[in-house]
Amino acid sequence: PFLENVVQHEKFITGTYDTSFIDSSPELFVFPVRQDRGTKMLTFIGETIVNGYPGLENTPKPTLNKPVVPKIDKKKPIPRGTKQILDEQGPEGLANWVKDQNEVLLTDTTFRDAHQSLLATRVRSDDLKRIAEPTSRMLPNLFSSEMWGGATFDVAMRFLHEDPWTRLLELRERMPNTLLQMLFRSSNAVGYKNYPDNLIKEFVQKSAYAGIDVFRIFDSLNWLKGMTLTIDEVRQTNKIAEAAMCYTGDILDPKRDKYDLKYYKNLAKELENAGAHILGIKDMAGLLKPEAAYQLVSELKDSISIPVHLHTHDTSGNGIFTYARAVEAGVDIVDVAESSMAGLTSQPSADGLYYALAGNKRQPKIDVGALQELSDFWDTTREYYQGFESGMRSPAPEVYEHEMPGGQYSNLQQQAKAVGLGDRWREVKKMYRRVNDMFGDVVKVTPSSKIVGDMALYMVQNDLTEEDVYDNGQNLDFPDSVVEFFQGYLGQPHQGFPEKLQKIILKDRTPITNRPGENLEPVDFKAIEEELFNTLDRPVTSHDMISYAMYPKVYMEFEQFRQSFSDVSMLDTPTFFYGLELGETVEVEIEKGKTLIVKLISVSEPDETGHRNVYFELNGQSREVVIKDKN
Ligand code: 3PY
Ligand code: ZN
Repeated sequence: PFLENVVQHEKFITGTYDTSFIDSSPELFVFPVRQDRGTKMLTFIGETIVNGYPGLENTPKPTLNKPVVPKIDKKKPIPRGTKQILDEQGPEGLANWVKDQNEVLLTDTTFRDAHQSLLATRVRSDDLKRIAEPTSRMLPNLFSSEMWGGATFDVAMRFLHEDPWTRLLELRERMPNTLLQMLFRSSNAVGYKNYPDNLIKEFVQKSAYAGIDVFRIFDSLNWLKGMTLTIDEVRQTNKIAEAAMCYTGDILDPKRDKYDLKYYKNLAKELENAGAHILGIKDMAGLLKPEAAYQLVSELKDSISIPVHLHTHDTSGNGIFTYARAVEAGVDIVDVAESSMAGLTSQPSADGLYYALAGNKRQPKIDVGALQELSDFWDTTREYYQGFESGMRSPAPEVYEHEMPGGQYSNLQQQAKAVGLGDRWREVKKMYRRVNDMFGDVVKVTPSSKIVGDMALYMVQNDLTEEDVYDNGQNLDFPDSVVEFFQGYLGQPHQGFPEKLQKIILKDRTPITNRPGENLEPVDFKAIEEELFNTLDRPVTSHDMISYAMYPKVYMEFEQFRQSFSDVSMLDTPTFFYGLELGETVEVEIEKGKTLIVKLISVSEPDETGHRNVYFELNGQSREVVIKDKN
């Protein structure tokens, strides 16, 4: 099939490509015997049965309940929602509509930040797809559903072996009335470093085209220069540019005057002037105390004319109180999650807020019965992901001390465990705050938060104190990410870098002070297209090219995986994570109308080379795959 694709390709026929490599590289045309999809899928299931899913290797398949998808009448027309308002009236029209609403509007983060913060971003498209249409029919009053961006892009390919673009397209199809929202790290897109300008623009264009309506754009240092290009590009797509300022510090503490009310007011004005349709307040760690929320929102409502959209995390347990005060101050939209996916490091609960605002004239207009049914679906589905729970059981007001973002907490904890610091987690948290102060009190959100985390781990691991760094830093080999940060490769922090520490960390390197994107060579999409075309057994799409440009290694591994094991996103989640039990049968719909029925018959003992034979029935026929036992 590959050869047919090549010789029939228009560019081959018209000679757009230099094909002389074909004569000089005959080995390119030696293909392994291709296996059919059924065998590939059985090989993946066999791997999972024998060796386990990474991270869940020694976890036996739990007894799982089947989530109940609420019944909907698909013959009824889908109710109108905010998506129709955007399509009919454009982004300014939508922003005006938002301001005209009396009640507070809701963004549902269940499909993105909630599981990024509670379940290490592991929720699979299969589960999202099951509940997407019921959600859009049952909650037509939502302002938006946040369902893409942040860590979902990377995790989808790296750990779930699925294509993030397919997720977007499939949810778009199922949620035609809801604004779909993504978290966009501006010049870092959905990655951890600055990317060339043309890649950022291409990403925005293609994701708008694929279905994103609201781009929440932030810069990990609140650096305006890192945001304007993205805001401009989103405006060109006629979608909504929600420019967000990351809330850090404490406006109620007169000693933390680096980020005071005036700082946020100025930044908000600048973002409005830069063309934002909506202002986001991104309280990624949940540091915005109730009274601070009241003061901040009141000040913003007085000084800017675009709607204000507030995002927080409930880590401290004070989230609903913060929202209630923000609602009093006139906030237009707040971020909530369905209750079984809410609380702790996730967003406050949607139903919780509804009840908390009983008797308040700004109580959200939302069907709590519907919310409850949808939440029941997630309550059961969440059991599939129990191996990825962070272990946090109760509110953690200590977040006001360490200031770690909700999405980072469980991640850094895992990183600490991986380098043998699991039992020194308390120290790591304390060090995280100390590093923040050493760095001059910085905004901590992906990717700047990762740098603070890397430095904290480095110091704890090497038993270094702050004094050691200042006195002996010349002889220390700091983590690459920290060096690059001080070189200015993520941009410039408010009030600049602390000079003394910068000299110690950079040694003889010179930092940059301009926008990093200006120094980067544009991505050569033509070359990427050619390279991928020569490697993949199928036509290359713009989505492939963007994924590759952003994550070359992760993307190629994802592609190789798919070549070996087929598209495993079609498996249900229990089978994907745990394989099958003896005698268990699953149905896998590999395309419309084509279903594989897979039954596990037996698994042999390992032979002398450590291989096991796994016997299945596939659509009633005996099949066998041989799997190397890695234990
Ligand atoms: C992300 O960038 O992924 C975040 O959620 C930051 O809060
Ligand atoms: Zn968040």
